[in-house]
Amino acid sequence: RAFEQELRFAFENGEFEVFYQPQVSLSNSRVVGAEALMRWSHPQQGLLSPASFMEVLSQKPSASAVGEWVLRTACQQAAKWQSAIPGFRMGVNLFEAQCRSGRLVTLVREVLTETRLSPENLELEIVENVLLHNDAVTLRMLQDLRSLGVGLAFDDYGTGFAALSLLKRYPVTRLKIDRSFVRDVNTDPTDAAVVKAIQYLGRSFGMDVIAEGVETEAQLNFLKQVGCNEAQGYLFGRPMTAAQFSQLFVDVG
Ligand code: G
Ligand code: G
Ligand code: MN
Ligand code: NA
Repeated sequence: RAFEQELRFAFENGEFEVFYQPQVSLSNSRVVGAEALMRWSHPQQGLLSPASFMEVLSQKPSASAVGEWVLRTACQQAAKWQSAIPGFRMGVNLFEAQCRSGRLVTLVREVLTETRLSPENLELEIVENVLLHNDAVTLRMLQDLRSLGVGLAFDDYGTGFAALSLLKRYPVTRLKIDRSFVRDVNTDPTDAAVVKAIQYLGRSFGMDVIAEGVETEAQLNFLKQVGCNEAQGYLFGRPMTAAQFSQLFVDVG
């Protein structure tokens, strides 16, 4: 209760920030996009990852307001970067509450209009919990989002239970291989097999695949070998401020 209020105050007080982590094409090593990742710049504790407050926040009505703010902020930023890097794509994580609110499609349409971001340059990241509901309302919402032209990424892919049948039903355009499978991909044959299987699955369904949590050249080489198109991870860049991202990846020359 107290923590919930602290979170709401922090948000209203402008203590939340959006960081950006580069996403890289494996065919030409170019930065092709970014994932927007929220941070709480806590006055005493410094920069906090949402991992430390996501559970509390995601249960609360304010999750929708925070999610809306992240979406708008990230789209404003992406609209600038898309003029410097044609086709630059922005990935934005959705809270479950946003997906259930019944106004997500309207919100996304409004934000695209307002920021003039090309719909194909926005990718919404959805976790399995949302897709698991497997109801007509969820299906319709995802179809409506696709009709706007935005991409739909299945986040943390492979960690859940019903991942396969969900793919058949929903208009997902990208799989994000969870970083837990990437970590030991060079030493654990099981993880290697999972990564290959997800890659194969993505290709069979006509979806793009991005690997998360890439930290080493050896992991990168494995991913290239199996034909993965894109990667994201500390090897290419940590989540950083928009200013840092611009300086490193956009304002080059
Ligand atoms: O950035 P980091 O790896 O610390 O993020 C921890 C978790 O919080 C990840 O699962 C990430 O998807 C999630 N997360 C980060 N930013 C956002 C956000 O803006 N909205 C939602 N819904 N989740 C986020
Ligand atoms: O669940 P989601 O994929 O949205 O979470 C992204 C999270 O992964 C962020 O919190 C981000 O900080 C973290 N992350 C991104 N790249 C790496 C990496 O190379 N290694 C590790 N351990 N974490 C990473
Ligand atoms: Mn994500
Ligand atoms: Na993930």
